Amino acid sequence: MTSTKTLCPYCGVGCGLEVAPVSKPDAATENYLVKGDRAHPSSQGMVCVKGATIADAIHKNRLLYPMVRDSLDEPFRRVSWDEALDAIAHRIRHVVDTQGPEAVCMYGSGQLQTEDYYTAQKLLKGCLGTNNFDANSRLCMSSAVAAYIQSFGSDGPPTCYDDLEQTDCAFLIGTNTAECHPIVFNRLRKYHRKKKGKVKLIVVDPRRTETAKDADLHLAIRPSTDITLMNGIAHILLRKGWIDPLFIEEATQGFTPYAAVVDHYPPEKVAEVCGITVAELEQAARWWGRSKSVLSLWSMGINQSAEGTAKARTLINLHLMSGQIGRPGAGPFSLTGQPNAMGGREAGGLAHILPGYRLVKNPEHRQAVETAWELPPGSISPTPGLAAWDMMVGLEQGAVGVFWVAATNPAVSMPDIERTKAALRRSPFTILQDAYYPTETAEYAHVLLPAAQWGEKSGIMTNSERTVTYCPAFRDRPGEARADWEIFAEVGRRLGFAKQFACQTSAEVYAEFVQLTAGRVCDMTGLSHQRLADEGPIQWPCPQVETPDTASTKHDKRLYTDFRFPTPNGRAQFATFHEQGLTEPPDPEFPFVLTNGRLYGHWHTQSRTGRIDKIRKMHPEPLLEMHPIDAQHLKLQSGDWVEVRSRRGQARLKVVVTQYIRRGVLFIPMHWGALWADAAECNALTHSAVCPISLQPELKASAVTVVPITEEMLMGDRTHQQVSESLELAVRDAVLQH
Ligand SMILES: Nc1nc2c(c(=O)[nH]1)N[C@H]1C(S)=C(S)[C@@H](COP(=O)(O)OP(=O)(O)OC[C@H]3O[C@@H](n4cnc5c(=O)[nH]c(N)nc54)[C@H](O)[C@@H]3O)O[C@H]1N2
Ligand SMILES: Nc1nc2c(c(=O)[nH]1)N[C@H]1C(S)=C(S)[C@@H](COP(=O)(O)OP(=O)(O)OC[C@H]3O[C@@H](n4cnc5c(=O)[nH]c(N)nc54)[C@H](O)[C@@H]3O)O[C@H]1N2
Ligand code: SF4
Ligand SMILES: [Mo]
Repeated sequence: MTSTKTLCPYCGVGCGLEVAPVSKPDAATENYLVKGDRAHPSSQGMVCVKGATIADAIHKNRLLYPMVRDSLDEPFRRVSWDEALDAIAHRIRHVVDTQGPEAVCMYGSGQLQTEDYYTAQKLLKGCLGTNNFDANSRLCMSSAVAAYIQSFGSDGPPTCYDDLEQTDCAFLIGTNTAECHPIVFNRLRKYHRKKKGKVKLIVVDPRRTETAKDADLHLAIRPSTDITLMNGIAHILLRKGWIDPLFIEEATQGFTPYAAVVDHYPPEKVAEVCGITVAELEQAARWWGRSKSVLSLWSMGINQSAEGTAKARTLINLHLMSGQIGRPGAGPFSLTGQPNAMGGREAGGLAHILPGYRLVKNPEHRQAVETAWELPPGSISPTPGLAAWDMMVGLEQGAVGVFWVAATNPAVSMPDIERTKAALRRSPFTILQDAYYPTETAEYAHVLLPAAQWGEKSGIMTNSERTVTYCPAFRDRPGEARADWEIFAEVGRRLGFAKQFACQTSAEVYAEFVQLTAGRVCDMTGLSHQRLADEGPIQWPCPQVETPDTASTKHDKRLYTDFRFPTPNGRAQFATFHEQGLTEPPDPEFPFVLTNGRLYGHWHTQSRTGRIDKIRKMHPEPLLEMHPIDAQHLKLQSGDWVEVRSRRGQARLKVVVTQYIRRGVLFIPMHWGALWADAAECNALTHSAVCPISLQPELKASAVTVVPITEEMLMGDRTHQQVSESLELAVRDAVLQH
């Protein structure tokens, strides 16, 4: 049987997959063989457990029909698409008329395809005139986006995966690449081992992660002391003269004030603040300073912070002062979390941006988009819309009349989950567009729209290294599921925008979108569904090609190879930041810093991976990691149950005592929402303070305390088995209602 080449729909590594039906395709029992696509340039045939098992969940517990209810305490009833779409259009019109367009919000996701994202931007930002489209990328990549824009003049990671095999020194900070971007790490690890000591691997993480275990140097810093660490490295680079004066002179701006800031970070002080030794700090600086090429990788340990943008810019500073960019094996590389968060950025999928890496605040940018969308001048609001957390605050204050959620599960993944749930409960009208049912957010929805997911719609995704892959449909859509972009377009037409939503196929939507990238850093005018289907994945920039000959001309895989940056004067900008410290530092009442993150097998809120036996067996239950000395003080052993409490909520977890975490720091995986475990929600504990520049929440650090659980408290607990039974019951109920 023929196989389909596509992209893994989980992480931003973006591995190529080949999917072949094993048995006769039949929506209920179908069976696919999934393997790595050897021809995919990013992954070269490799896959991790998530990609390999993806087919095991695509047919389970799907949301099949549109469902509605008037209030949250009623059961859902099945309705036709016409009925659901009319109700939505009617509601939007009413809210726009009575409260204004700013009362309409859409909260999307890096798991939408580019066509979905683009169509949603047109609907909200163009036709309705509100920039209230934000995505879960706000919780994920927005600090990296802000840092790139401020330091380089544009978003866009300047590096590529080949750099993993060309660098002399890899500096991994705030990233557990081995578990979260496994195939990127495989490529780096293989090369690092092959080079036997000639290539250095530095990992900065308060935990000794799977990633850190491979490092030549692991800096287990105190949480959120990254700026101090990096300014300390800069201090040594300057003192030793391990800098690139020519690059600084010709390609940058703002070095003098930066050098003045760095002057305040002598090694002894830095080592003390970070909780490492001077020798470790000097070793890191020496490897950075003495290596021909330095590649840094970062993700949530940097971005998810009230100083997220400052941290990412401080990392970029190191590259600028040492001229480590625009060359093979060199550059700052933010690893994108979700499979198409990159495509979302290209399509303008955050509340302050527009398609083609444009900014809402820029009048010329707005005008270019309005013209392309055939809308009157002034249609796009000059004010950035509400960012993810501000939407929760808007709901709390009764300022939101329509809350439309697509491809994300905020009732698990937002910070301060009790406050989030209370805000969701206040929503007068929530639409949830998801592929699965139930998810935790369904409990807060008035309308459920069944989404066709990966493999059931044809569309485009861009991975971390700017490689664009066409993902064709290979199976029938279950029930009445529809592609997200089709749903947005249909609502647009019902609101009177027939001309704006005339596209009939996703190929047409993509063709329209790429025109808006012409002449931009992310120029993709040379790409189309057809070309990507014929030629396979292609990296951008990829401007329009006139002839087939020029189509095959090799382009540069890196950005800024001429050391010119898309700022007004062509120079990259140094940033000057001192560390501000944690929003919620530990104190006698809440003496631990709780951090959190991901495990190798699970994906976020488990809507897919929780339904895959192999992965459930790998990670059967949520756990709390604690250092042996902390455990001793609390008289705890591995396997004991505790309640972790913060100022906002609590979670009950089993303790794992491990040397692999700093004293005073605790770790909880983020994957167990209310459907998958009893009272183990990580975000019950987190707070909602955000980075003032990127508006990204500080999910990675909250102050907590730990209380051993008594027999009495345990009585109320359900076992994991009972929890999964209750999930199955919920699913059966849902099916019965159909
Ligand atoms: N298996 C798996 N892979 C995934 C995902 C998944 O759900 N499961 N999700 C994808 C998505 S959307 C994303 S965003 C990425 C996230 O990928 P990562 O960012 O690698 O994942 P996290 O586990 O959230 O956090 C990374 C590390 O930050 C560390 N950290 C915490 N605080 C600090 C600090 O103050 N300083 C430093 N230097 N480090 C700190 C944590 O200990 C943790 O090891 O993963 C993607 N890949
Ligand atoms: N404490 C803590 N919280 C975090 C984080 C953390 O590190 N710590 N990380 C944050 C980050 S980086 C992220 S990215 C978020 C992730 O958080 P979420 O986005 O809430 O997590 P997912 O489980 O990936 O939810 C995606 C949903 O989209 C649905 N879906 C899949 N494909 C499609 C499709 O094609 N169309 C539609 N309509 N639906 C689809 C899935 O069924 C699933 O329910 O969590 C954030 N929250
Ligand atoms: S590394 Fe990421 S993209 Fe590759 S198979 Fe695993 S989850 Fe999928
Ligand atoms: Mo993410």
